[in-house]
Order: sequence, then C-alpha cells, then structure tokens
Amino acid sequence: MRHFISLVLVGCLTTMSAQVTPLVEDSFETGTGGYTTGVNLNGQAPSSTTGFTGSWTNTSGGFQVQSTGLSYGSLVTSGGAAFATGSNARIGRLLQTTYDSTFSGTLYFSFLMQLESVGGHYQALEFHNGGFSDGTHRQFLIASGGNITGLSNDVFAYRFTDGTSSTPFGTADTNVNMFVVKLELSASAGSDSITIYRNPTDLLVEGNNTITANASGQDIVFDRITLAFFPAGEVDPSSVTFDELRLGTSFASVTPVPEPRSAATLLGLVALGMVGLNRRRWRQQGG
Ligand SMILES: [Ca+2]
Repeated sequence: MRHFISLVLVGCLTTMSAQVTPLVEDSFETGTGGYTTGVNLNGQAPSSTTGFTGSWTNTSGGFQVQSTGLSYGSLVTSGGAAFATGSNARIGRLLQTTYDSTFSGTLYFSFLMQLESVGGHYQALEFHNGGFSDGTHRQFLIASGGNITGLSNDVFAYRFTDGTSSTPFGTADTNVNMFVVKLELSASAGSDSITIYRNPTDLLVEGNNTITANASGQDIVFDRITLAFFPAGEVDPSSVTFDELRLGTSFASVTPVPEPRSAATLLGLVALGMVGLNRRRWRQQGG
C-alpha cells in the first residue's frame, strides 16, 4: 500500500510539473475578450492572448478568425482558428519580447496548420524581424507549396533568411499538422540551431519523438509571428488555417495535455482507500 501511494504521488508530481505556462499563447478565442469573427484579423488585439503587443498588422490580403478551432491528439485547444480569406495575405503580430542577436537560450514554438488543398500556393508560418520584407526581415519559415525556390509544390519545407535554399522535410497533406520547433539560440554569430518535430506522438516527453529535421550554424532573430498565404493566381485559391500558437521555454510548455485526473482527486482517492483499509483492519481486529 505504501509503495502504491508513493507511485501515485510521483505520478501526480510528474503530471503537475509538466504543466508550464508558455510565454506566448494564442488559441484564437472568440466572443468576449477574444476575436471578432467575420472581419479581417488586421487591427484586432484581443485580451485573450498572451505575450503579444499591439494588434495584428497585415501587409496585404486578409485572414479572419472562425469560431471552429483545429485539434490535434490530446493537445489542449480552445476557441477558434485563423484562416486565409483567399487573397494574397500576410499578417503578423509583434511579440512583447524581441529575440535579438544578444539572446541566448532555448525556446520552443508550436502551432497547428491545416492546408485546404495541397498545391502551388505558398502557405507559411514565418518569423520576421523589424518588418515584413521577404529579403531583409524574414528570418525563418515553415511552408508548403510553390514560391519555395527549387521545390515541388507538395512538400513541407523550412527556410532561413530569404535568399538561402529551402529544405523539404516531408510530403504535405490536408490533415491538421502539428509542428514543434526547438530554437537553440546563441549570442555567438552563426551558432543558432533548430530542431523540427512534425506531428509529435508523445506530447509529454520530447525525447520519445522522432526528429523530423534539424539544422545548425544559423543566425535567427525575430520580433513577430506572421501568417502567410499566396495563391499565386490560381483559379481555386482555397485557404489555410492556423491555430494554437505557443512559444515557451520547454517542450511541455508548448504541448499541453489535459491531466488525466487532477492531483487533488487522486490524493482524495488514495485517502479514501486508506480509510477503507483501516476500517477492514479494525473490523478484523474487532470481530
Ligand atoms: Ca483554437
């Protein structure tokens, strides 16, 4: 019995320690305190988000928030999601913290992305710094579709500052994809590295997941997160949906899962079990 209680307590503590609040979070909540649906995301700055500053700012086209969100496995999700309204669209929002060249540390970024169709359109989540220019401000991206130099349209790829080559890391599909990017950032020049997990199967333990792609020898600085969709003149431009943006200092902080039972409930069950055991003992002794 004592051994069982120890196991339960260790389990509770492990579960509790896995719940770490992310630095940045946007589940695209709708309604009071959240986003307004049916209008452009541009100019919206709901109080339901964490770690952003100012409002979403677009450079072209439109994204809106829909009331239906994306879901992935046991990932904690809520609210709606952001989707491109079909025209050439790029929209970003500043973070409260700028991760400049003097920053040193490990960050994790996660997001959900669902393509409506696999094709030539460029659909991407981008990190920019100081502005929205492809050539000078875009620092890192995960994208599918055309306009990724030298790649076919049906892959996912990552890319660093514009002008360098893109690297494919798998076939694109129309499922809800979850991406977790580990950013190991150094204050030394040319010493940043990234590790990508596409559709991690274990949201609790990073090491149980297969690394999809990684790269080193980079310099990544960013002050905003950007959503992009460029159908490139296609007849049926379709759309792309993004949801559950999280930036944190640990894998678990950007991959939250519900606790199977709260620690308090488990402790209560243990206490009830002990009471029952003692009663049986008392009856055996008394009878
Ligand atoms: Ca959501």
